[in-house]
Amino acid sequence: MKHAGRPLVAVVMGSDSDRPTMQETEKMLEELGVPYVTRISSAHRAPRKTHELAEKLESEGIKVVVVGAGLAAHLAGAIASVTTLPVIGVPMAGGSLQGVDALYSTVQMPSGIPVATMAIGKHGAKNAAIMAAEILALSDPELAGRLRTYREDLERSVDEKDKALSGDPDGGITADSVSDAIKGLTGEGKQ
Ligand code: RP5
Repeated sequence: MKHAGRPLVAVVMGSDSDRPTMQETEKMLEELGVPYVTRISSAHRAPRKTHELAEKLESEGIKVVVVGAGLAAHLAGAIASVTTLPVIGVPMAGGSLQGVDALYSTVQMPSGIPVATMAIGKHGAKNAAIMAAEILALSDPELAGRLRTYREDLERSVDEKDKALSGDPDGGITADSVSDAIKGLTGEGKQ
């Protein structure tokens, strides 16, 4: 469910063709209860619109900007050049170079204007939402708690997959099982 309230994150993408990837960002922000707004602009096709949009972000209450773009992906850098808000870049997969072009274009910023660059494609888009939430959580203890719960659920899901695969209801590597294994090797606890 989209979180009500004044948007704290702006999700900006270069084209509607980026939306299927950037929906991973939107979904994750919703899961973490972070209000956001989504916009489309283009560093190359609409440079004036991009500049105006970037200029207004801070006064509109935005705290973090997530930017997805593909090919010669300059949108994140163009927005970062206008605002001092943290900008997280997501390089789109695809194109002739499978997203490596977008990765290099996003990550290789000259000193002075940083863009925090995520992985190519959907993994990066999802992580961008988590990174944005982590930044916001520095001054939001409730959000920090939701991030901790997310990590715990993630850890539990790995264990569940391991148990399902191994067919062993007690299987899976947990802190307890590692500690038991070490005790077995060292003989610790034996009389
Ligand atoms: C980039 O060009 C966009 O971010 C998109 O990834 C890519 C292709 O855009 P379309 O031709 O699909 O609009 O600016």
